[in-house]
Amino acid sequence: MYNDLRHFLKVLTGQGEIVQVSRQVSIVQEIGDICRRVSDMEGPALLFTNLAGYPGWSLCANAVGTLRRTALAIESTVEAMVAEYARRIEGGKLLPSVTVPAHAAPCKEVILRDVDLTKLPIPTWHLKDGGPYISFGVQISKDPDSGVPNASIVRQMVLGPKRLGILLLPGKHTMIHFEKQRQRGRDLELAAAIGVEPTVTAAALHSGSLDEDEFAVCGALRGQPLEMVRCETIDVEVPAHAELVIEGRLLHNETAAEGPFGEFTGYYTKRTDTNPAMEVTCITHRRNPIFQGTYEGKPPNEDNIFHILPYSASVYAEASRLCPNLVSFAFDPYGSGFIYAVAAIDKLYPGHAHHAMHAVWATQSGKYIKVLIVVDKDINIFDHRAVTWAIATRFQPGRDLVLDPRGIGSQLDPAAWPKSGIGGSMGIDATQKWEQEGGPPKGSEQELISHAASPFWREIERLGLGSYLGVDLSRWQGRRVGM
Ligand SMILES: Cc1cc2nc3c(=O)[nH]c(=O)nc-3n(C[C@H](O)[C@H](O)[C@H](O)COP(=O)(O)O)c2cc1C
Ligand SMILES: [Mn+2]
Repeated sequence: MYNDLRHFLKVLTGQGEIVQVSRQVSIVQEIGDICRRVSDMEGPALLFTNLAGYPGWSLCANAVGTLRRTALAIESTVEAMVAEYARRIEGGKLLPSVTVPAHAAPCKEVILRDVDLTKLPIPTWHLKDGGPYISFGVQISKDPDSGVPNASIVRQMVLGPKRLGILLLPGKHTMIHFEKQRQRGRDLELAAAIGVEPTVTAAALHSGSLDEDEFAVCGALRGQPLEMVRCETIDVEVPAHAELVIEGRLLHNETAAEGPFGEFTGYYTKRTDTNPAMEVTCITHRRNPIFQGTYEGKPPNEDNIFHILPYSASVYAEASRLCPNLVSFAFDPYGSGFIYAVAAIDKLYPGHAHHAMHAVWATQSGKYIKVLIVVDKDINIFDHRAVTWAIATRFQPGRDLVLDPRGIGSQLDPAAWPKSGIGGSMGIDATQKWEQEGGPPKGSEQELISHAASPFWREIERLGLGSYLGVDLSRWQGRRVGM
């Protein structure tokens, strides 16, 4: 369990997973460009400590930008993290937050009532972005009827010293809160917490119901309640250990511009002018604050990799109730979010792989999956080499392809029918077929392995292959594609 972002960064330091950049960099496109290149390498977390024009500030990006660091976010392993996330919150075993007084909240170390967003190191990430963007802010508001808080990650564009544009897609809980207030002629109080420990971010991406408190989800993930503190100018509570908090209101009687912005699909979304406008009322931050951002764009990148954990966990939990022996499930981190996924089953009956597909497509977060691959449990779903091998050797298009040419599609899928909400889905059953399923008699990969060299293998297992060969293989140990 991590106390705050600094604690997590310290753990990353201990594991050689972060690089501190003391060379001076510009927040205008230079950090974005560096992040793009480091993302392509699936490289380290980055802590920039010398931001041109912003003395005293640091900027962290790519903190959870690989599967390995994503697993570290909940102190698990890549293979186990999805099921582990689901297990910690299953059956609504949530742990509500606790409120601490302002003097015990590091996010209040500096309180700025004279607000000026241009004094914060908010990067302009891509060439054609409409302005600087807060890309990893946790947006917090309360349901005007029930008082239940909501957390989500929603991007915000700087429009002026006190003004932000915000992209709230229909159906998002913050949007529902805002609509309720707007209809009553009232503003929605909203705070953005920036620079938080990774379970807060993971919980903000949790796809739950409107009455589910994401901070209680966070508590369950951490195994300890999250400490929260009341804002200065609005009746909203925020994580007490956040690096930076921006307080304000979404105005009921104004709209604002948002975009263009380089999206997680690798394409720009256009500027729109009908989004809510946020008026900022107060800024508080820690001493020596760390601004946290994430680079959005074509995979691989942090946004596409990290969010698969909470999204996959919700599909895994829901589909497991519909279909037995679902061993693992994950959205593919290179598949631009919700579009491409792999599941593994421990086959119980003929047709089980098809059952698993329909169970996954029946879930709330799995309904947009366009390409769904089902493999046997001997395949590590995060290892593309193994998945490719399974498709190559266990799948026949004429027998094992499930095709729904027209169905629900996401507006965010760049290949979908324009603006129709119509898409399609394809399932690839790459499990070994039983004879009843028209497959060849069951063979086994194990049968290929000769045990002639067993004494040597035992020796190698005892010493590790590196010591046995007298070379340093530690860099390659346990390494797989995508890790
Ligand atoms: C980096 C990042 C940026 C995101 N930006 C937005 C956004 O601008 N607008 C939006 O509606 N959802 C955005 N999302 C998705 C929401 O955070 C996600 O759907 C969340 O679960 C919504 O919370 P809710 O269920 O409480 O509404 C983003 C996700 C990530 C990881
Ligand atoms: Mn919610």
